[in-house]
Amino acid sequence: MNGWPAIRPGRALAILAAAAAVLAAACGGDDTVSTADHMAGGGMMASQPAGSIRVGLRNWAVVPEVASAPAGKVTFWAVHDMEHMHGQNEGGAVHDLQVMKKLPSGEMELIGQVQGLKMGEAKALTLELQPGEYELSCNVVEEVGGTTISHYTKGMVASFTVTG
Ligand SMILES: [Cu+2]
Repeated sequence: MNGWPAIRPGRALAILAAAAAVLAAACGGDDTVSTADHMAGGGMMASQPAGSIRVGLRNWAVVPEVASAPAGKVTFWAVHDMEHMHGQNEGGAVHDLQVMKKLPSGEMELIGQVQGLKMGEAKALTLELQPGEYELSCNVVEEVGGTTISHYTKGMVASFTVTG
């Protein structure tokens, strides 16, 4: 237990990730989708694909830049926004984006998802969407300080309409 450095590895990594995100944003000339995918997987902020719909994920909201899209191929650009770094133990270190379609029965069907986005990370999700009512949500459930937190219940859900 003695002799460990004062800076915890987790905190140092978070600072590095934040710095990397700033650098990536500053030089956003890289426009190939394949590169963007690799970078997103590696934990860096990549460029938003042209024509995609930005969906901000934060404590505790899902914020799509538009509330509807025409049926067909739709690309969501899921971004874990860094607007809650002040929070120490509130949870929300990682968010998901689930795209759920409302069925006639009232049940929700999972159409596609991006999981495990850390602060500052972003990833594209391209889906073939039929007309209907959808929900964009984060279904992460985690335990923080002995309390179970459901991101969905906390407010991480937004309505989305696909027009015919
Ligand atoms: Cu979440």
